[in-house]
Amino acid sequence: MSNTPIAAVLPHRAHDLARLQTLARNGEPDVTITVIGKYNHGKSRLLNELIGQDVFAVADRRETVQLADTVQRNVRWLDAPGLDADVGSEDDRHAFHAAWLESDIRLFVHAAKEGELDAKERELLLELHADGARTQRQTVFVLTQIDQLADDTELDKVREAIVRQAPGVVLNAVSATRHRKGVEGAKLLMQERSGIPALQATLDAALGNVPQARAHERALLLDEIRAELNQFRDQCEATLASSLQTQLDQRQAFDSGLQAVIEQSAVKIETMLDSLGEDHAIKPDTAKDAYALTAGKLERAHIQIAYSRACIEIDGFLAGHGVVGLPGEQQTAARSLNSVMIAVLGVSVKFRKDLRRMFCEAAGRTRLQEQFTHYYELSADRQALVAQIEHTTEAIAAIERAFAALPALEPRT
Ligand SMILES: Nc1nc2c(ncn2[C@@H]2O[C@H](COP(=O)(O)OP(=O)(O)O)[C@@H](O)[C@H]2O)c(=O)[nH]1
Ligand SMILES: [Mg+2]
Repeated sequence: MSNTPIAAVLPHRAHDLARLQTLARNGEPDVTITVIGKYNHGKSRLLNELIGQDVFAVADRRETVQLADTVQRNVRWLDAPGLDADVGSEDDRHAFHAAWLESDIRLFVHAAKEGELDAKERELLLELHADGARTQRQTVFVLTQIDQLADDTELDKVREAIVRQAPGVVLNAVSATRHRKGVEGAKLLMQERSGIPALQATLDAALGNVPQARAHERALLLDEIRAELNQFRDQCEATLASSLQTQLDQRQAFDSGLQAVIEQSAVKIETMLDSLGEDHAIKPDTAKDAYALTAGKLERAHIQIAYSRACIEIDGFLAGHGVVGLPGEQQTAARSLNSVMIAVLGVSVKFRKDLRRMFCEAAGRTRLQEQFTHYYELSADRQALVAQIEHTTEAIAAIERAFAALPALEPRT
């Protein structure tokens, strides 16, 4: 369906989209009248009287379980099941479908002998009226089976009770049996008194309003959906812009901060190395030196301390930026080796030339900068930010696809 890209972005609009699909459907007739109400209140029989043919099944039991329709006088008449089926049942779904997705005019049917509306009927009627105020779809209240009441006083009592429940409601009182007798016996007065001709006149007027009501409903739904898409796109674009800015700001702070830490360490190491005289570290110890403090051992200790200090400073800086370990796929079984420091700098440094190469030469410092930045970008927070940016970018693409699907629902001009 062409509205799928829109439903993907605005799932809560599924019903409105389905309704728009109905409104966009080309073909004759383009008006649907449906009945809505409880079982056995005379819905099917009312439709038969209005059409003038016994098209729909009439019964004392639950007859209409599927939707049934017929086209007469350029109108699609839709018979729906009763509403007092178990909540959430198949019947209820059909009735819902008919009332909310298919119909332009709803005949709200209530049998006079039942007296006032029950809670479910009342709630539904108010919902239909509220929907009418929004979409201009019309609901016509039909009080059926009035021949079942003793007299007009009874009828007035029922009318008053219902108007109290739904102030302002206009009741069309009818009797299908009376109408049928009147037609079969060619008794005009009886036909008149059945209320069916008056209801037909009401329906004709309602039918006249349908084209304008449809245009209104279609424009309303499209405007609301377009506005929602626009708002959603604005939100996503603002989120994306701010995430990209955060990504850039964080990276700049990291780059300059790291550079400063490496440079400080380089200065300290250089100062330390310059203060050392002859290079003893390269002189291997002999067996007799095993327990003695040799110049070589002392020098290696100096170098190791300078190196450790640099490590601690860089490590502290990295931790402050969320770089707390190697990414999962790079980790080894030996947990102590899973540090970014070891991955970049190695386990230990014994010789002056190693330290000089790492910290005191530009190429060494560049390598450190690059390597640490690499691990910074792989850290959890940075990766989460990347994922969030991808997610928002995809959301914007989905919104664009939804916009592209809108014209299929718009009226052809
Ligand atoms: N006395 C009387 N019975 C009616 C009238 N309309 C329908 N009925 C009867 O009420 C029962 C249910 O009618 P039906 O149209 O099948 O009701 P639905 O379930 O709402 O479609 C049937 O036995 C009908 O003959 C009416 O105007 N007067
Ligand atoms: Mg029926």
